[in-house]
Amino acid sequence: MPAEDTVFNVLYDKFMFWGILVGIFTFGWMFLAMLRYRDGVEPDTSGIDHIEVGSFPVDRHNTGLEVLFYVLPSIIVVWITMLALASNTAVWVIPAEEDAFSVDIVGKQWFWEFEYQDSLTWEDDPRTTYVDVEWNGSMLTVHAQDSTATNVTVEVDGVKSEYSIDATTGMLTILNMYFDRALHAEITVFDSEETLLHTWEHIPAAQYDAQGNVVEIYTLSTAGGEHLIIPCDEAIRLDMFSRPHDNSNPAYVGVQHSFWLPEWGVKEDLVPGLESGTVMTFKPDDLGTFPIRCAEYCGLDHSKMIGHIDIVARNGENCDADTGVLKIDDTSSSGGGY
Ligand SMILES: [Cu+2]
Repeated sequence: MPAEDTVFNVLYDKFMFWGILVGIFTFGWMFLAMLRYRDGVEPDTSGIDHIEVGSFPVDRHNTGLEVLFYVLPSIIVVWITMLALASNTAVWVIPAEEDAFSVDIVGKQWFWEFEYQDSLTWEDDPRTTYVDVEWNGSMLTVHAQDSTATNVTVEVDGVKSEYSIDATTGMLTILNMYFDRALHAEITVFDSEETLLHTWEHIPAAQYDAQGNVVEIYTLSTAGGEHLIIPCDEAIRLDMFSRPHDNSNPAYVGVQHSFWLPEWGVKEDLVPGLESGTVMTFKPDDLGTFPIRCAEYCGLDHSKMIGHIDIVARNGENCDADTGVLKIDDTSSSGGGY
């Protein structure tokens, strides 16, 4: 689960490690002192001329040990400060849009819109579904020899077509079906009981003209119950914008929202009027579906600004690479570890 790898969770573990270590030492020493110097136990006064209440027994002090009492905690404080700053570096180093998979997150009252700046073609792992979709040029093939799949639905730009898998070959081959990168396409494979076995999807990127104006934009919206779909093992850059749900009133600029992934412990504000937006960046390394919430009260239906983020594998890839850059170890200049 990505949450376990985020800087915040790793940082929590590291602070916990040092907290427990210091705790064992100080509480251990305290209980030792309580047992040794309790009422009824005569203190060992050999070598001490006098003991005066409130003053340090100067006759028998240990300079080395006393210096260590200052030096050791100072080293620990400096070390955990470095750990904390290393996590900041991991969060604040923002990849350029061309170096990352970019999606614009638009907050409206009261839903999220996801505008894809890069196209994404993804597929469920054929090793677990036993179904594999291949769509190259004009030929679409569904391999389902080892599964119970019977039906295939192909949806291109909202137009649905139904197909059956050949029972003898366990395959479906459709010729003269052209794959168009600019169109949204989704292929779903079912068994005879209509159970969804496998999903393949292509999400097109926003199209711009030479002047940088948006020509075509493909938007997924939580208002339609759709999930934000993100590939794993890649640097992800989410640019956040708050926009009015109604463009007819130019005086109305929208309200503040905050895009929150509670299970990952990350959130980022969406500020109305901030043209450049705010940025959240991360690199997921495990598949899964995780909740999205709004963490900034934004009006009547604030509580309905809920959604999901799906971490998927790109078509032909899997999420086996252990790349978690969110781990402090990978970004700390001090060599990582505790
Ligand atoms: Cu909100």
